[in-house]
Amino acid sequence: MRYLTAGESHGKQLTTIVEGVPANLPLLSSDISESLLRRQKGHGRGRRMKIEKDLVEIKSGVRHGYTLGSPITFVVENDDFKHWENIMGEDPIEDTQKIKRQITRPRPGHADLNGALKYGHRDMRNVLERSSARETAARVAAGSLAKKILKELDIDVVGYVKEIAGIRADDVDLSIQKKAEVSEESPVRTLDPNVEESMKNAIDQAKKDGDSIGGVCEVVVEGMPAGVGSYVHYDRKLDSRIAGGVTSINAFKGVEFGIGFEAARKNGSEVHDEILWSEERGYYRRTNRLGGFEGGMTTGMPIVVRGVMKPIPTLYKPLQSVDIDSKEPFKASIERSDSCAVPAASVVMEHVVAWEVARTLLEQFPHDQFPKLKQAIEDYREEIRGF
Ligand code: EPS
Repeated sequence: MRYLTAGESHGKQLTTIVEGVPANLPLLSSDISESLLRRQKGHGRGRRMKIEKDLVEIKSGVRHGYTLGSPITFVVENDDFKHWENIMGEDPIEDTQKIKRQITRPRPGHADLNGALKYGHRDMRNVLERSSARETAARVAAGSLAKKILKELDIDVVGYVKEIAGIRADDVDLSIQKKAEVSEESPVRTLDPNVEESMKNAIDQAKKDGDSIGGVCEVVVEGMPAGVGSYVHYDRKLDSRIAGGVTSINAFKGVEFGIGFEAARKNGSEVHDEILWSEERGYYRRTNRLGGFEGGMTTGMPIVVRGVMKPIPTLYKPLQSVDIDSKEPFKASIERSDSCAVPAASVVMEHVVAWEVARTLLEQFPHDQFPKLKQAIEDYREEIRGF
């Protein structure tokens, strides 16, 4: 299973084409739109999210509520395009018009300068339009399809916020279903009600200061059988696929599983998860410090992964930069932006992790028909329980 996305932030639409989805998976456009609307929420989002209402249209690959096995196309319209038709249109325009929204002062931390150097763009709008995190809507569309596959296989995935600007949520012992409910109700998508207010205040303060703040998101996957992924090749290790997926999200700078970087400061006896067996559960672990992975494969314990998001680089209080036309020092360009997108990013991360898990399952249990995939996973679960 693979996908491609296309679309500029203020262009006409975002498109996602997903290929390799088995036939006969029940799928409605509301399965996708629900995820997209979740991604739009969160304290700290800017004015753009008031303009957009991200609803998906399924353009191919689904008939009468079931997948066909052919490529599936999702389209999300950019409602903001009506304000940008001239500037973002495909037809040539007058130079005087072009100059109006031309960007020549790259923002430190954004793709502006490096992208301009790579493609030779003198107007860095040609870079920022595609490097914008608007593209994550298209990735959430693909991920919500993956979540649908996982749900049908009794595998749950949820993402929430662990930390914003150094304010840390405590671990909360809740079922995964409850985690999904509680984070959905929280304006900052956290499970710990004690930090909600201070996180909101930190976001408001950053906005007032013309600044931005980052944080940490956590994703949990429950219901995975052991042995999914691989130890035989570097590019089939599921934890490395997840790590790659997470760091491919705009502004994400690092990933850890389970106790993560803490492992460097502990002895082996305090890190590894002892193996137990019972009639009911089969093999399981006393602890889950390694976050559900050993040797690039699942252990059968929940996958627990965190990703760190840097503060958004678009600042109303811009940093020092250089104008690429005059080479004079200038403050970087000011673009409309969010002061904090960590709550929305936790939804993106949830979907990116779901995608890597689903595509790896499909690789390990290749079936063109969804009911056969479901049966194969059930048989495998049975087999490892009695191993
Ligand atoms: C973004 C800048 C803002 C965000 C955008 C990401 O967009 P605009 O420039 O239109 O105000 O709102 O995020 C989205 C549009 C979205 O759907 O998440 C950026 O520069 O990355």
